[in-house]
Amino acid sequence: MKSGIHFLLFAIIIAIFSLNTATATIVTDGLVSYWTFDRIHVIDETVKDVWGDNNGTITGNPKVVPGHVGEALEFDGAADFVNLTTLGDFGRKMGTSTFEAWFKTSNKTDWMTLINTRGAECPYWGIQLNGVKDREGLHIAKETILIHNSMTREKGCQPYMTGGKFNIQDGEWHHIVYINEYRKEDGIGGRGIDTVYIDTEFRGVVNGSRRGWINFPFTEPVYLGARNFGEKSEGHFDGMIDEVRFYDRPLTLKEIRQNFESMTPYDVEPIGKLSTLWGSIKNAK
Ligand SMILES: [Ca+2]
Ligand SMILES: [Ca+2]
Repeated sequence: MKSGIHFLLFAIIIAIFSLNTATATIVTDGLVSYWTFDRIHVIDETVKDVWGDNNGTITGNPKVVPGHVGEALEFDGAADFVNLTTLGDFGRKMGTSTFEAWFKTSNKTDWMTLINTRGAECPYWGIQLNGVKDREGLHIAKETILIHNSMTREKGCQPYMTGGKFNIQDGEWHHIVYINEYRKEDGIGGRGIDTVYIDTEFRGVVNGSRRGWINFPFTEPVYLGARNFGEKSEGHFDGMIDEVRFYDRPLTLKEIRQNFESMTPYDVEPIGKLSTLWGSIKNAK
């Protein structure tokens, strides 16, 4: 009888571990903000930050539609975006971080912004599709995805870019992770390493000295789906965006894969499932 119970326990434990592998939940270590865009987290013009305190505000008329995980926001390319705020204390001290999102678009021609951390003023960074706008004007680069990062130093704005043509404007869901890693050196500057992963594949890196550069504090609101140029927004996104997260540290490839595989909407994670099962085992005896 006793060995029977042991076998039962063993079987249940194996089942629990298999279940967790099948529905990998997201990494929460270092998670700062998480906007699910699920229907229950979009209330009028407010999109709830389910992890932190940075509730976003909708401008225009994006729609809540079936997404990659639960629901997503669909942007029509005309005046739609979400203001994610300045991200509070995180925005003020941000230097090393991870941005993550799912997106879906089939627009290969119009300049579109996935995210932009600060209008047109240095310092800022943003992720642009089909082109990028900087102080010299709009550069159209069809079917591309570009990370545009500009930082301030004594002689003014210093922009750099990474990215390329990845064939991802194909009407399917794609996962992007942008890691901005800033390692301080001697207290006066540091080394910046920017890494991009698309659908868990390594897609490029910029690694260089940023001695004497001022890294972004976000003193202006971070825009999702558009770029903030003073009083007006430009480069509006045409497509869907889902499961947007910021972390205060670089995610490892293993963690990127875990988030990529997670299909569990935030509110239905099996919290307390283990204790419930243990409770019923005890009762059965
Ligand atoms: Ca969602
Ligand atoms: Ca619109």
